[in-house]
Amino acid sequence: MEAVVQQVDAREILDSRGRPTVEAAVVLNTGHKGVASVPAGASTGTAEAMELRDGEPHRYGGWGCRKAVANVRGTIARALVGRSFAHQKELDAALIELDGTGRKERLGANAILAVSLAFARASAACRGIPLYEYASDMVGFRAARLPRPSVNLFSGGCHAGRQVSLQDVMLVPHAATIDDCLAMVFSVYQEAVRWCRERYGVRPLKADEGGLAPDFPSSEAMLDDAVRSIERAGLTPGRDMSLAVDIAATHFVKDTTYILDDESCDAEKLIARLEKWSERFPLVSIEDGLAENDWEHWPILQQKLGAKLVIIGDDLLCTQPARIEQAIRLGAAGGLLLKVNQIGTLSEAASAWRLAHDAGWHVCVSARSGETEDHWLADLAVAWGHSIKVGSLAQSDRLAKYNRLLEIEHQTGWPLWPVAARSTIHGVEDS
Ligand code: 2PG
Ligand code: MG
Repeated sequence: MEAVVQQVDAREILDSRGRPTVEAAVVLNTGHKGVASVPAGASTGTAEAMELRDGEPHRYGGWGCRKAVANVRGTIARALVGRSFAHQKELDAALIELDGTGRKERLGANAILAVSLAFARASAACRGIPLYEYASDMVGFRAARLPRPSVNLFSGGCHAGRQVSLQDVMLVPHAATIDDCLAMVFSVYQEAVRWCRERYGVRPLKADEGGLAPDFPSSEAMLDDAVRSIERAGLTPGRDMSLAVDIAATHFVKDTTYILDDESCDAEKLIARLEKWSERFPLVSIEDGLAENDWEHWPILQQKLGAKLVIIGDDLLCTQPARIEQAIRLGAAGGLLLKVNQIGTLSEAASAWRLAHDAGWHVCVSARSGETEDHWLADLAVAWGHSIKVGSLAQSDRLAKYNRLLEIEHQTGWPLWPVAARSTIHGVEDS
């Protein structure tokens, strides 16, 4: 007999930017309870599901979530309490139907996702399995590997007051365990702090995800500084530690002109610049190298660089199955940045994962720049990701996820995915 939903509740809590977000709780009649909170982006794609915000300028500058909370406690609770759901998909379908809009703007994707995740936690507890196993079961795939961390080192763009255009430079350690990866990243991060002090004469401030954000003279200087920090830590760039970048090009395009730092260029020139960077720097992936609607040029970027590194779509895909299908059809990317709150339910994100997996893509499960100390993301990344993007080794909203990964590693002893791994039929690829 399936468990019956006995109680659904929600409240406002604060995220890592001090803005309100939604935390929901679901209690089953077996007594099992799941609690989960949702993150929020800053550098968002236009195709993302809609967060419902109160828009009252005098309270949290309009970022309040009282309406979304009221929707969970009212409409959603009334619709769910007393019902049983055989699968996550059934619960999510009920939420989608209740909302009745394409982008979840009636009830709010933040309200809906909080309930979807809280139900998943309660159901996993009811079955006596960890959340990562529950998420694996949802897609019928168990790889028994851990996601390789992609850890934010330097930030620019929307995450750091736009001092340069390039949004994020991440470290991708080649070590064999999460434990060793994080220790390596720590030494590079500390060297980067020292190097920035020497070079820029300031203790670098931290951006939204804990990345260092000094006044880089250019985007390229961020990459130079990253390589320098790796070397100063006594590691070999490309052998011990590689780099990943989130160009976030959607956020510096005007019509068809990209304005990279102070330089205007068209898509071809930007692609040429990315090619040059891929030759000069140890890059293993490029995320959002072009803008979200530049469908014409993404296939060219993929053709030119896709064999050498992973071309990842974030704003381009927004974890939306229809956009992923289009990208597969056009050969526009080789990797999916999977963010559950871009689509709004766990089951829809699972459908996005399925498409990427079946296309032989890389899947990176990603946090948002506004996060909470909840760590469901780590479990999701273990189930679905070849890599995980969480931010820096800083701030408890980020560390909660790394600490959960360490816990899962301790419990399972599973090996990590190879650097820039891609899906295969069996889900395992030799390095
Ligand atoms: C991104 C994310 C995470 P945001 O662009 O990939 O770094 O940023 O959550 O602000 O969209
Ligand atoms: Mg991105």
